[in-house]
Amino acid sequence: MPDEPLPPSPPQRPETRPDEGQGAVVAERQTAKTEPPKMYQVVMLNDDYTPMEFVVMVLQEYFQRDIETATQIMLKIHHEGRGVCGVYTRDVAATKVELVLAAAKRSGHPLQCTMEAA
Ligand code: TYC
Repeated sequence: MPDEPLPPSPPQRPETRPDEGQGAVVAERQTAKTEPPKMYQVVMLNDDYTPMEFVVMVLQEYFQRDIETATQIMLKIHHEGRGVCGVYTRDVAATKVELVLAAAKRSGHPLQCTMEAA
């Protein structure tokens, strides 16, 4: 019995390399362009009433300063009118200002602090 003829073969795609006009999406490598965040100084102001010990405690508690550094910063503020407690991103600086003002208010001291672009 003679062989039956083969069924017609399905149409063949032309031989192609992947990703060439076949609908594949290839992410292009981007050069890194992330800017570093803006930084803000938390600045403490001198006044005539807040006890030195309270300022030193605040610098230790909220700015992670050891007692020697905290005392130096406090004395600088006392003598020069203002001093930098630390430099942080915007939200961290704003939170520290709030915490310091709240602590001062709770304790009945007029201590002021603010933030400014570094
Ligand atoms: N001048 C205050 C005093 O003599 C001490 C002080 C230091 C107050 C720093 C505020 O940010 C300050 N008791």
